[in-house]
Amino acid sequence: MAVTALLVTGAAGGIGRMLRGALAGRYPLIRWSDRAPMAPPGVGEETVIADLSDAAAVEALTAGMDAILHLGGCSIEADWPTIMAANLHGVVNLYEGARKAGTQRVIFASSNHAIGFWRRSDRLDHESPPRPDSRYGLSKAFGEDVAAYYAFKHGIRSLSLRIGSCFERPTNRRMLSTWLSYADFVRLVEVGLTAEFHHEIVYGVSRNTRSWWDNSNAYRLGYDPQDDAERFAPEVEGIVSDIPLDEAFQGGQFCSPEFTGSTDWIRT
Ligand code: NAI
Ligand code: 15L
Repeated sequence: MAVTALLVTGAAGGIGRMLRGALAGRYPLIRWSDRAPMAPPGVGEETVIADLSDAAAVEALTAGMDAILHLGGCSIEADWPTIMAANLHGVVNLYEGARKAGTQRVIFASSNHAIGFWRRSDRLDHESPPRPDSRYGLSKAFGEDVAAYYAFKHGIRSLSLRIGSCFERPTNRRMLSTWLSYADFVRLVEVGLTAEFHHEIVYGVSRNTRSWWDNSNAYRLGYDPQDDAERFAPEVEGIVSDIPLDEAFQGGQFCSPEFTGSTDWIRT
């Protein structure tokens, strides 16, 4: 079924603002939402200010939407109250609203920080279990499970994107492995809004020569990334963290802050 009414949360954020231009006119109605101010709506658009932690507001937000791209929430490490409000309550409110609205499909912006404590020498795929590197990463692992619950219990088609680093360009060596170009992000969203699946996890990453992830599950669904971070290697190759823990693990600089664990397992 073609998407006629799409809700995008997190519309005032970096990815949301980029998408606003890229998706303009592609669907009959796009409802852009954030708790922060957004540019005024154009033709075929609505903008709605809502806090994801407010269940009633999110229920109103999701009403009438047949597809949702859930980008909203805290996108970096933060204290528990912040993470719980935006990412735990937020994702539950979002899916609960989707269930009540009869929404057909939800794309959830998960993160590589859900799997951040896997080593860079590990090659992961869509079946690799979480190893969160932060409260933020843990909230994304929770979000992936919420997506699975609503898919299997309530029939909402759910695609979790374990996004690497989605920025205009890579800015350090790590991102030569994790970069997702804006154009490839748009390609992946298109797959999420059209492909046949029930519940899947895929990696939000370009076709990087140095990728740590086997993204064949995304390719199976039709994702065909066109970018490779390698062309930026001469500029960013030398930009690394001076903390060995960060350089050993996929989550990079989310790994070392507040780290009080044993490093014994790291060598095994
Ligand atoms: P961002 O931080 O620029 O945008 C997030 C937006 O969510 C902001 O506009 C913010 O106002 C909104 N927000 C935060 N708390 C909210 C709340 N309680 N209620 C309503 N809105 C709230 O993040 P960005 O880079 O655009 O990322 C979008 C999504 O993708 C996020 O969920 C992030 O965790 C995820 N992601 C992004 C990556 C990247 O490299 N940009 C990598 C991995 C995941
Ligand atoms: C994320 O999940 C963050 O939202 C983003 O700001 C970057 O830190 C990204 O991961 C990354 O790992 O590069």
